[in-house]
Amino acid sequence: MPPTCDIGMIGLAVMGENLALNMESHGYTVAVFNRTTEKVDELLAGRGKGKKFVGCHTVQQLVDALVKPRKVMMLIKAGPAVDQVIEELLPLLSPGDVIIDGGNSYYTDTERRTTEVEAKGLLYVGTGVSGGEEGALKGPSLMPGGSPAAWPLIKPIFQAIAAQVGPNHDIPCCDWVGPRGAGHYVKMVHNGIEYGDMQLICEAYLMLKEALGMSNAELYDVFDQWNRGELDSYLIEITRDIFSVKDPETSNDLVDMVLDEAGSKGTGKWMSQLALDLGVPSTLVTEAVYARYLSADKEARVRASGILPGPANAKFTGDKKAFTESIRHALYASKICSYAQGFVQLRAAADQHKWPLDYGRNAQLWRGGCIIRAKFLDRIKEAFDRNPQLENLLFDPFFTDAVKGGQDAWRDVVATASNLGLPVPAFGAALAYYDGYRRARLPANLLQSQRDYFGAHTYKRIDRPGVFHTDWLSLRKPPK
Ligand code: NBP
Repeated sequence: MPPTCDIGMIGLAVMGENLALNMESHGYTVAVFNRTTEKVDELLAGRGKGKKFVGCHTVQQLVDALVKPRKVMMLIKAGPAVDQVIEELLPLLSPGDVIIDGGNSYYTDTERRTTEVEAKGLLYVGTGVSGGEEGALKGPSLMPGGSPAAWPLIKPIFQAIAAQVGPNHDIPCCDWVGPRGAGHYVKMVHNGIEYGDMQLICEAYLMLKEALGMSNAELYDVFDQWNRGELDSYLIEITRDIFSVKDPETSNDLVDMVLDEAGSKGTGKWMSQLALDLGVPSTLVTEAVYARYLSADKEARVRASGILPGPANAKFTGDKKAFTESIRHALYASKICSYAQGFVQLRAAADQHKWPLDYGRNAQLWRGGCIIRAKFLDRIKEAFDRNPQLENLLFDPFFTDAVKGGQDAWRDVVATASNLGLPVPAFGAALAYYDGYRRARLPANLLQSQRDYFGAHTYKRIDRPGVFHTDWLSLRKPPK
């Protein structure tokens, strides 16, 4: 049979199956393969029945079904499985064909795989895919990077299936990100920002619930209100919805029946680790990862709750309505710091790896389809349009004013949380970052003095260039 398929999909779990259905719904004929081949038959007999799919039981059949230059996309478990499938594909494909990895691969793997696949004359793409199951089916955010020559070949399919934003719903949340691992790095930062957003929302919830004593019905109304303003976003919307869901088994509010132990799959940790390697302070994602780890230590927390004292008063006694508004300000200002940190890290990584990233376009890729989709990203796009070299979002006049407008409230929330003994590590980290960033002089002069005192690590002076060491011991005031 002559080849008829526009693209091949390997891996028919949640993401692969839905993305294949999305492609088919946009007029493409898709060859599908899964290691456990029953999944192929299930798709063809079920959700894919009567649709333009060619079911394949071997990788060879899938390759044979594709029109040249062939495009093969993998949506399989990240890690060694991706290398195994690439090994299997390489001898079956021809120069100019494209292998695409849509999983959450670590970006250095994608850097390596791009080089290895290109060395065989083929093209490689590592693409971030965000939006979960629904996004994959109806329009995800796609962040492709890899061999630049692959982009014109995959662009029509990718931009057709991506989420569309803008007044006419015609701006795809998909564009070329950069060479080699750039796409997967941008996806990782997306996930790290998602960690920060979720933690900040949880801290707002803690304050509203514990300090103000709000019921879930009241929380629903607050998040509904917040979703109509500058915080308008997918995560605020689903948080609102969560407060309305009853447990089918007990009829209690389901959120109250959920165990408070958070899980994670590691992309937040990657971003945090890489921030440390780059020497940039991505404190929001780091605090968010630590907050998940602390939550997971449930048994110890339960014991500690009966032993370790906190403040006598854990309820706020002031104006409830005004403080709710302060919490909104704290959330918004902290979110701005979180995104500022994410883009600072992206810039540092781009400098290190020589990726020509377009930060405004990156913000637009996240505007729809993905978990952090929010109106707020339009403001970030505008900031980078005003100044493509923008060093930190906090320097953009819109964001400078936004933080200025809410900072008294933000400080009040962090101080109140501390006084009431309520943990808000991400609100606090964001404020500390803001206050650290806006200070012309920090106490690092003392730190450098300590380092030079005990380790002769040297220091620089404020009055002349050069590197200095002092014998602090011989010059100190003798102890009494
Ligand atoms: P999973 O990450 O759960 O992977 C399952 C798929 O990988 C199945 O098709 C499985 O085949 C296949 N697979 C495995 Br496991 N080992 C394989 C191997 N050695 N050779 C060939 N195939 C192999 O699927 P998913 O949740 O659909 O996610 C796919 C990718 O997309 C992952 O990298 C994930 O991190 C990423 N992602 C997921 C989401 C989400 O919301 N789930 C969102 C964004 C990105 P089998 O059926 O034979 O076991």
